[in-house]
Amino acid sequence: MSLPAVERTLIVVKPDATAKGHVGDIISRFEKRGLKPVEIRMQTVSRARAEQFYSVHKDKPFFGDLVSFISSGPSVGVILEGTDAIAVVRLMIGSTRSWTAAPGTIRGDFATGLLDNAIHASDSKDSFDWESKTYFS
Ligand code: FUP
Repeated sequence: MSLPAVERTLIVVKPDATAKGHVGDIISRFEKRGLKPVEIRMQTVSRARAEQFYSVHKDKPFFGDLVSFISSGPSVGVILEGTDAIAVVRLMIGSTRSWTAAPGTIRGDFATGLLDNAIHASDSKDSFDWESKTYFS
């Protein structure tokens, strides 16, 4: 049996985890798992960029809070490359509602809330294409 394809995904260490000094620990988990960072950018995203980034959620009641939170301080975007990267990274970050995230997942170990859930990760090839273009443009 051949291995699943090598693919790319995007993670963003959110402002809560960046402020708490977890950037190195979080990127290190991916490297230990064999996922290679191929692009990294730290920035405080503008509201306009945040609205584009999260446009899939634009009709949700939490859209305004989401945009305010992601643009509230520095975040770190990393494009990771590896076997089955999108699914592997989603497993590693844990559930959106971080208080239910399993210990050992990034949210389970570093996150405290719903908006402040430490990390974003693309959930499909289409979201990776859109999100990486938006974060790195
Ligand atoms: P995830 O892909 O795990 O980050 O989760 P979603 O795409 O469902 O949600 C994106 C972000 O919206 C979450 F990180 C937190 C926020 N959110 C809320 O604030 N309220 C909700 O009910 C759902 C998500």
